[in-house]
Amino acid sequence: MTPLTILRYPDPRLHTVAKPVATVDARLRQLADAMFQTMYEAEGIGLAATQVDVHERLVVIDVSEGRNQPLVLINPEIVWASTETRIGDEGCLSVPGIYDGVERALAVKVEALDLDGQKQIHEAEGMLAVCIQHEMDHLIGKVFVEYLSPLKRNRIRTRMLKQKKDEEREAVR
Ligand code: GNR
Ligand code: NI
Repeated sequence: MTPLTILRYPDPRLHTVAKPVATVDARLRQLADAMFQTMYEAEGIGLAATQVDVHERLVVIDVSEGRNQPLVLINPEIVWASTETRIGDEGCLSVPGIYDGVERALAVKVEALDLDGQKQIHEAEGMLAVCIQHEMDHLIGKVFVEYLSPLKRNRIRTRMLKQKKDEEREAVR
């Protein structure tokens, strides 16, 4: 299977606000499956539909060591977040090679549909809590670099544009 193409910052489509999933059907299960394959191939711990240019509220996550604990969140909503926060380094498949600190709630409770269309509540802390918050930001068009200073963000934008140019030059050689 050919993996889906992951949009890269500063692609403006990464700032699209996703719409709720209307029905959990075979099409959605197929999309989730393709997203898992893309995420595993890219060695990420999460992927939001926004990153593959599908603007619906769907994310896939697997923070397990064995890469064998897939989690699908459809129409996720955070129903509780701890007031206690932590700053941790984050990366993003849409901003390859960049890692920087972002402040997040230490723990969250998220309500979401699963692939059977059943409402589930997940209590998360640690890496899973970070990942859920990172993925849900993608669904509202937000990339983690937007938490960084304008100076850092501009440096990242310039580096990403140069990287893309270099790749395009390499491709025609
Ligand atoms: O693979 C990923 N690693 C990661 C590390 C720290 C905080 C968040 C993440 S999510 C990221 C995959 C991704 O870009 N998801 O949108
Ligand atoms: Ni990301």
